[in-house]
Amino acid sequence: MLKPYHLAAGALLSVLVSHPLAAAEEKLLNVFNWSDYIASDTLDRFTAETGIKVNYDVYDSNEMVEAKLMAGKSGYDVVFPSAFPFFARQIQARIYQPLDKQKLTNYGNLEEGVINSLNATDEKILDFAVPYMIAGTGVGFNRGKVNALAPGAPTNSWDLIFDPKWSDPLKSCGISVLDDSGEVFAAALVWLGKNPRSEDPEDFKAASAAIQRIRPNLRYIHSSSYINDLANGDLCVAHGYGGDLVQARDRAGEAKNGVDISVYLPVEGAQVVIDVMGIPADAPHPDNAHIFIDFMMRADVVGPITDAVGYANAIRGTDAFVSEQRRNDPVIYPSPETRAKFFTVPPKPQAYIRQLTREWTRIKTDH
Ligand code: N2P
Repeated sequence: MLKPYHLAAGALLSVLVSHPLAAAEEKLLNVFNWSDYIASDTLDRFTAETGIKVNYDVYDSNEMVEAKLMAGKSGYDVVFPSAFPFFARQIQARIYQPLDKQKLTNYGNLEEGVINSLNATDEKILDFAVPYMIAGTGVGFNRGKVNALAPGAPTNSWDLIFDPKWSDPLKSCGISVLDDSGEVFAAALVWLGKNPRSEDPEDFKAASAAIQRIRPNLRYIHSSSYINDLANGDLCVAHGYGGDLVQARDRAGEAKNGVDISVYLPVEGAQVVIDVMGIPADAPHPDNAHIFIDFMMRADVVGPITDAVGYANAIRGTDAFVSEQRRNDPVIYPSPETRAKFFTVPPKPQAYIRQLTREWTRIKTDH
């Protein structure tokens, strides 16, 4: 049997071998993630297993992460941007460090389909990121209020938001859209029957006009408030990220407040995004970041997160950790027909982004 000093010597030796020169990192990790995008016990489990404490901040838009990382010295070790178009264009700005795959022992757990989607473009996303969750964008609505104010409204379509025939009468009970210009323009384009990836100036004008037409009907433009507002009955139609809408439906159900929220991915097509985990180039704790990303590739870690937040994950074998109710939810695991209509939006040229940002600011402030 080994005596205690043998153990100590062995541990010391392994530290020296794995870090011949560098001092071991302090046991700290700074994470910046989307709000409502993790289970309540995930971080405690990570700390209990690794001894690494986590500072955890949240955001609700890709632009916030981009602004922080572009400014530099954000202090963050792991961030969760959407692969397209954000992460793909951020790689070109060299704000991430390549991943050391040797340190990612659970890499084989990644779903092949997700890997293929990320590999389908030239940006080499997988050199810098590991996929986390997959989110379709859709609509959540208050069934009682919509039935009362807009009887016969097509509760499977973008019409509910963009067609004034339905949007005008629903104005009084509150409509919101995401503060996400790419999402709103893509939804308007697909509602108009156009290609949501279009950069044609005429299509852009038409989408902008469609959004401006219903702008007076919007109670607000925000990317996370709608969860509680829908659940409390303070909002009756929300354009939102699929899992967040599922959480609104859950919260209304738990509150037993008579609010009945339904969620759908519109028949015309819904944008789907893969959110990824990446390590900023100037991260203070890159080793801990790798340990965290590796932890987040385990089925027993990510399955319960899917259960908690209502988003499908990118890891194989999580079914055993996801409730049947979640597994049968077509918002989280959509039918082949819905998936066939999914679209992604690739990175756009700078000139287009500038025009979009300008137009979006005008739409937001002009009401
Ligand atoms: C989590 C929202 C994540 C989906 N609240 C947007 N990428």
